[in-house]
Amino acid sequence: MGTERKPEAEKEMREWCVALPKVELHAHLNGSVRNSTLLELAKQLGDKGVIVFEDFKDVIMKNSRSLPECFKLFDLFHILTTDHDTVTRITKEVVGDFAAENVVYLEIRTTPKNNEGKGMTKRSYMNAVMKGLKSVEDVDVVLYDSNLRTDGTLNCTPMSDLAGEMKKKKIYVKLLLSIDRRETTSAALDTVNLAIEMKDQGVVGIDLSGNPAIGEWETYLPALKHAKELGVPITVHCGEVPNRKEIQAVLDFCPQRLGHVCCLDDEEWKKLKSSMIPVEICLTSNVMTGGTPSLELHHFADLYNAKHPLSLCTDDSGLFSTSLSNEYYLVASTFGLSKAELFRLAQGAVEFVFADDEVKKSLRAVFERAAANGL
Ligand code: 6MZ
Repeated sequence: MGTERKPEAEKEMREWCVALPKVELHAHLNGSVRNSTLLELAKQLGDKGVIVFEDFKDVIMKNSRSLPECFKLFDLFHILTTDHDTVTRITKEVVGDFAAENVVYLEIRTTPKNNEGKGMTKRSYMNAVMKGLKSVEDVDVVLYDSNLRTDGTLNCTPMSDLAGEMKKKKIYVKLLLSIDRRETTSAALDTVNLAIEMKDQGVVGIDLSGNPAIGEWETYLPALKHAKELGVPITVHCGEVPNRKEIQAVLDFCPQRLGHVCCLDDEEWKKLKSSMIPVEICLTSNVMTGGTPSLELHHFADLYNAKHPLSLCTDDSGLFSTSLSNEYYLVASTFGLSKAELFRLAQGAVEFVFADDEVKKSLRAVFERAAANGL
């Protein structure tokens, strides 16, 4: 399956994947933090005697990690990123990093956290995230519809100017609030209510994530139903482990999108394919955490050949040392997709964003323009 490329051809293809406008739909904020930032934060806390720096350094620099190790690592990351200023800083950096590789629309997801010791509430955590989004300097970040004039047209340079000609890059950023599987029903409901409260500030949906070995679907269901009743789009991490009962329940619930879908049995594959629910594909993440035996055997190929709606995503670009451009490159080098096919894959993801039709229209124009410019 893998296609051999000469070094120059590989370089050219990698550069093309960076130049391609891309839509990122599955990126966890704390999983996308740069290693250099984590090391710097660990060093500071080490100097203050709060943690032992060497212990953190070893886990941060480790390359491959199992799924349980990932969740241990997130607990460590959260020790480093729990104060408001750090949340603001990592948000700013993560958005800048995605924009730098020509991601034109980013749905960043994060778990609003209560942390009494730091005087943090779910709301104040999200305020720190918002502050980070507003403080990005080198990139134009389009956050919410205050950019719309009263007649509905954009009160800023149209997104169709994105495809490489402007000096300053421009990126639409929307937020998904994650429910962590460790949370109670009431905490999950708080997150949904916060999402509703922050609808005018760029929050466009709800995600269910966290360690798949923990928690019961029934715990989050009331909150997810509440979101559904109020028309808040939902995406669910599904089948990261072979939990038959939960996979069935998730497919029956019919969220707007699904993440991962690694461990489905034959019946569940059939059900997924007939549902046409778009899938957020996270190649590197699935290989590194063992959700799939290898890149070559990843279910991307099966779903792609079945013309199932798909979008390529990074999941945790910091944790897994990847980027969205690299995920596109991997699809080309592993499954032999042509540039035209990669372009259609990137363009197709526009239809699955949780943002409104105005944003979709602008994004469609970005891709039309990139095509017209011969990308
Ligand atoms: C499930 C994941 C995940 O929310 O603190 N998270 N949940 N599967 C995955 N695959 C590897 N990767 C990340 O970002 C970190 C949190 O996102 C979820 C976990 O709950 C993790 O603690 P935030 O910004």
